[in-house]
Amino acid sequence: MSFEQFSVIESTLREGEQFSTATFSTDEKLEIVRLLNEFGAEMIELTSPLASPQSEADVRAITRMVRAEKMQTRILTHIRCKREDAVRALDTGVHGVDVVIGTSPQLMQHSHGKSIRQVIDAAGEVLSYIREQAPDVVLRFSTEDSFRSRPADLYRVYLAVADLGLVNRLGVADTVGVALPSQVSALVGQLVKLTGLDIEFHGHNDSGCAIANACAALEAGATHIDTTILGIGERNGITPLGGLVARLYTIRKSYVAKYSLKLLPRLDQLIADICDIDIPFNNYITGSSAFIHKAGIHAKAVLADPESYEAINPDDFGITRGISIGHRLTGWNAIRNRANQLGLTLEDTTVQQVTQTIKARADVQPLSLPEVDDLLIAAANGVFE
Ligand code: HCA
Ligand code: CU
Repeated sequence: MSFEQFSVIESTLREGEQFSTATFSTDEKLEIVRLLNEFGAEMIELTSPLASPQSEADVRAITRMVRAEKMQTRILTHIRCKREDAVRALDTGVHGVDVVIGTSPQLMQHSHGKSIRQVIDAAGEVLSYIREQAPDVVLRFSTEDSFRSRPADLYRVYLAVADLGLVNRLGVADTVGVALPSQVSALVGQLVKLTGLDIEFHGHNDSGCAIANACAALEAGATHIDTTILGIGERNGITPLGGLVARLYTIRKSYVAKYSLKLLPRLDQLIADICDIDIPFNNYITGSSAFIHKAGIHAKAVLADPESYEAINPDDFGITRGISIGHRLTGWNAIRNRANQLGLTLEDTTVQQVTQTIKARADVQPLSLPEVDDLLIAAANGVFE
């Protein structure tokens, strides 16, 4: 298990840029890198310099800033398994290069048209070139669409690449979001056993398993997990940074103690603003309802001890919990708590009466907090009926 010593490869500026509404200006990219570095993201992956002239200039600008300001994070760029891509990537001065090539029948036919033999040859050529040119660069090789690849093809490719002794890391990619946690576990476990190399997992979320699959990868010995802020990426994206943090925090808080967790709301909001989307209401940790307690029974217990219905402490993320009280499911303990917050001293029987009034009125329409407050103030002034 590598929960204790995994690294995040934060790919908002690569996979995330492939999200439908994402386009990052140079300044926005620099701001995202700064904030991610402050958060503690160990590695940041950038769009290939071949994508466009501005993309190339941005890779250079970011790498320069990270080196000049002696930031902890490491900058990677992501390229196809082609020598010309490698030449351009190395020229930018990045710390690491992530090489990818498709191995599923679908991608072999429609993406690059190579056979498995040719894939292995191309990998050998490109990886050797990179290693000769840049002995210190952190080098990763990944198969694209690993989980729809024929297992025999997949292992042939990974073992041939591992035997070259050139890469630091092998990547596994659930490109179309179809893998089950058990499949991720089996593949990652095998690669750890067979190669002894660091293993990276990149999982899309088409069928809702991206976080569970990242967790399964770590349990099986993966060392690196790809994430993006809010999970943005191609189609409906990949493992979200905040979702991975929530998953690991609830296993053991110390697994994510290395990150500046209070920056998570700012990161999520920044990306939502740039991409012109809302943070989903049910988002992990930062969704508007993530820490709202509603039913009377819940509210009573949470007021006594938040842990009774909270696996995550919102304070750790600089977020305040909320208790919703103006509805028909409310309870008198929550209403009394509100009276106390307003500095009102009321008999229990009065609070219970106010609660019954709120429930009856809320059967027609939920009450806003000021409406609840008005009822409590009226009761305190003896004008409640
Ligand atoms: C892509 C595909 C990719 C690559 C992942 C990786 C995928 O957009 O190039 O290099 O690990 O999901 O397979 O994002
Ligand atoms: Cu992807």
